[in-house]
Amino acid sequence: MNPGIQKVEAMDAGHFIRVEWEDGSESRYPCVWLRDNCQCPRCFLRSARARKLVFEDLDVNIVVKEVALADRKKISITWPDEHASEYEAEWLKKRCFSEEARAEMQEDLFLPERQYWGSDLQLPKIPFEDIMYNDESAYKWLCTLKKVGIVLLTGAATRQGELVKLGHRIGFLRLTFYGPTWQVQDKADANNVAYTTGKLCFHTDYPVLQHPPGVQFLHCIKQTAAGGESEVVDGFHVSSKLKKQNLEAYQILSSTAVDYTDVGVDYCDFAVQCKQRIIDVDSRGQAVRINYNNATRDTVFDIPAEKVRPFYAALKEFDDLLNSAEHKFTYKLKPGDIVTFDNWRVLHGRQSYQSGSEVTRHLEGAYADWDVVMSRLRLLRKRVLNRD
Ligand code: OGA
Ligand code: NM2
Ligand code: ZN
Ligand code: ZN
Repeated sequence: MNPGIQKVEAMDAGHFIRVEWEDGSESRYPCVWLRDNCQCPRCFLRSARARKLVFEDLDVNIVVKEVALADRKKISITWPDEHASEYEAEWLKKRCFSEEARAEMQEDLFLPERQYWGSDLQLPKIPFEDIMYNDESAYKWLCTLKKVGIVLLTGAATRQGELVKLGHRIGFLRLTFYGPTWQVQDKADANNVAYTTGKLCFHTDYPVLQHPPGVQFLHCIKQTAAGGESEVVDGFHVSSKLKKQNLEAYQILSSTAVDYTDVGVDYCDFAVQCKQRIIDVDSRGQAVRINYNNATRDTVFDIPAEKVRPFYAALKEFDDLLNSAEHKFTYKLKPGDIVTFDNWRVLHGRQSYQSGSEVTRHLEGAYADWDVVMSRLRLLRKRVLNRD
């Protein structure tokens, strides 16, 4: 169980509160933060679990007037204007400002753990029925999707509409210019290279959107006899390899803004333009999103001429690593399979197949945002593990 509080006192002329826990550890809380997060009905709207206190009313130099241990599970503070606040031990413990406590909370909220893979991938598989009707299976599905980046759902019906059901299971799908769901098949006057029988080299979908879809679903309704195999590669794993192998190439790809374009008609008419770094990194230099689709990379390229060839050389090195036998995993979708993957991390492709007068291969596709998927994961976790 969580420890109770042994002792509480003001420090630093009332700018900090120091809490001593029963297990001997201690936490320090800045008073401005405590005042800002007063949980009383005047400061906090319980029904929305949101702050009512307006920033204008917050004194950033506030100090405590009085602090007391109500019981071992609660502290109370009186502020200079006589406003009274109470904070529960468990609530405070979770919000401790120590580096370890913050790291633990962030892990709990965002599940940042990654399992890198290459050609040795053991493609995780779960029956579609299970994730639709069983919360534990659905939780397992989303945890694996987050950690590994790809999960195959098996045994779905071989008709359109299954992805709409999957969308309802998580919340809702992401609408794009290609429609709420979209049909990957050979089309006359294709408005996208995906809608041909041609080979698709490794790509992430839709880097032309400022916020590319986080998760992609591809449901195999019909599969061609020869060709049409799928390929996937772990973009974060390959990025880390590139960083070690050729730091300059990595720096070029993680700093150069590449122009993307997509113009046409589908769900409605569109003329989309965007600039994206092929390897998007966070403030610590860790890859957080791959934005790479060679088909929609614009002919317009907004960099000085002398930087162009070094950019191509860097991209060639990355592309070679993506395609190396060590890194890529090949498989063939069967009718009833739904591949679900992290479109910010996993690059996917397909081998070409024969065109003909009839449609021999048909996938239905859809997108979801990571916000929606992670939201469902947290709610399932709460229900499955019976906690909050
Ligand atoms: C796509 C795509 C893969 C396939 O439609 O973007 O990558 O197997 N399709 O057809
Ligand atoms: N489709 C498959 O970036 C892209 O053009 C991805 C999108 C047509 C919906 C392809
Ligand atoms: Zn209050
Ligand atoms: Zn694609």
